[in-house]
Amino acid sequence: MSIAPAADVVYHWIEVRNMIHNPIIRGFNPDPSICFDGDYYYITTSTFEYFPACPIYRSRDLCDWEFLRFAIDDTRLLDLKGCRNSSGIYAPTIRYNDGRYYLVTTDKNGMGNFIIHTDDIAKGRWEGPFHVRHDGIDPSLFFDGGRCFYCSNGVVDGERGIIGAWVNPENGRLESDVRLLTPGLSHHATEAPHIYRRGGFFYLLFSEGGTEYGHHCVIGRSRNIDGPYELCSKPVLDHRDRKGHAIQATGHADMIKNADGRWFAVFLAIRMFGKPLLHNLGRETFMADVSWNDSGWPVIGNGGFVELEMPGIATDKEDVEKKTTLFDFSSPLSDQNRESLRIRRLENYVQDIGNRRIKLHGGCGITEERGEPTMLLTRQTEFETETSIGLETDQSLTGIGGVCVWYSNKYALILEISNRNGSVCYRIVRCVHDLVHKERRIRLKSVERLCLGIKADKSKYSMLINGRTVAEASIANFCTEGCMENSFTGTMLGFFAQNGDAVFFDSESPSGHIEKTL
Ligand code: 6LW
Repeated sequence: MSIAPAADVVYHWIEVRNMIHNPIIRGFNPDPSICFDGDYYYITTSTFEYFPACPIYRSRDLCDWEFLRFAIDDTRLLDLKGCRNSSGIYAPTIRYNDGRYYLVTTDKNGMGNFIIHTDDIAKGRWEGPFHVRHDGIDPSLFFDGGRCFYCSNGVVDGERGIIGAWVNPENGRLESDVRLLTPGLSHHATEAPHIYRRGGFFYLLFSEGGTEYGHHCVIGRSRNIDGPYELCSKPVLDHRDRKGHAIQATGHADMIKNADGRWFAVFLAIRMFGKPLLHNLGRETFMADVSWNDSGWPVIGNGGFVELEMPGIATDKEDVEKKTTLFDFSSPLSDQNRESLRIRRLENYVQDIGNRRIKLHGGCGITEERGEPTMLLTRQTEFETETSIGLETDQSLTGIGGVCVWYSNKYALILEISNRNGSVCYRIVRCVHDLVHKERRIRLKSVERLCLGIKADKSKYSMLINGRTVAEASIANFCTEGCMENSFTGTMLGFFAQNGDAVFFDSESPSGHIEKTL
């Protein structure tokens, strides 16, 4: 008997265990930043008009990531009142130094740049906000021998590029003149800087080209932290010439040295589908390994190219989950990676974990411009997915309850349920650009509980009531390529109440049994 098949099996096993499965954090999770405290790696991402802000994901091995908590879950730290779509929190950087975790970010809605910190990332209170009085987006921190250097994009003496200065990270005060570190290679959207030290050099990694299809990463190095930086002539991460590849718009990277001394980069990219360059999931977090060439420059992935499956780090990862959980009825809302818009008033979310129910008290309509609706949203993480939630339609439904596919109040598909004097109706509302189309109300046979479902594939979203499709909408409405405004987020799936109460329950649990009639 030949030993070849056994060798093949072993080879295959090694291959599978050493693959990175991209994106590593799926769904709308742009501008990733990463740090390591010796036990865990932590990643945080941008959240814009959503609150709580800056989810923190953690991993022991860089493969299996879990949601830990939000860094900003208190209006003491951030007030997003009146925030425009895709304004608010831009590009946080997370760093660990000497027992303390720091997060620096920009509030485009008003506060500008600020730092927060905590000594207990799992449960502790974040202190701050400590303002950094300098304009520019994408702030970052670099700790070096007891001091801390701040950089961001910005302008110094009329020159635009990456700027930097020493900072006191405990109070945000800049402690030296702000200098231009580099104007960049292309001088177009030079942003997302992060500094690292390797050998005798400081390395300055940044992005150019803007966050869409021209996005790519450039690196420079210098013996002095404040420059001048010699730029590597070739981008270190760049998919601009890979037309038709599933991964596009690679950029906004951060790097980390792992416990074994190997380097990895996390970065944002979009998963595109179809010829018309469409993507609806938003910018997601990807990872690739980093090698250093003989000239001392880092190389991300295969010479700046990355793949959905690529060699990298040991993993046993299972197939991706096709089912989306709109809400985890068995754990408190505060422990869940669920977003609301602008401000979450906790008194409007009354949870009964024992009975696997949540009562939402809704005020304004969810499509109100810059509103603060009562809604809970979760990121759509796969192109094809389905989900459902139960809704009581008895007298507990004093307002409108429903489910939605949500990009913003300009791009949404909404299924509303109401009970007016015992008459239970559904209505479909569609938002496309500035148009809001409210279809006529349709009466349902009187049932006390409904199962509201959402399905997605690569061409359309479907809304279902008790398993029957009641509406469909084209995916194109949820692709940023079709949006006529800044659109930095991604599609979310969720449920809501407006103008009164709505009680939702776990349609998956045995007690959540639904009559199958309409
Ligand atoms: C972010 C900038 C960018 O601040 O888009 O992709 C902006 N990069 O670096 C918003 O995510």
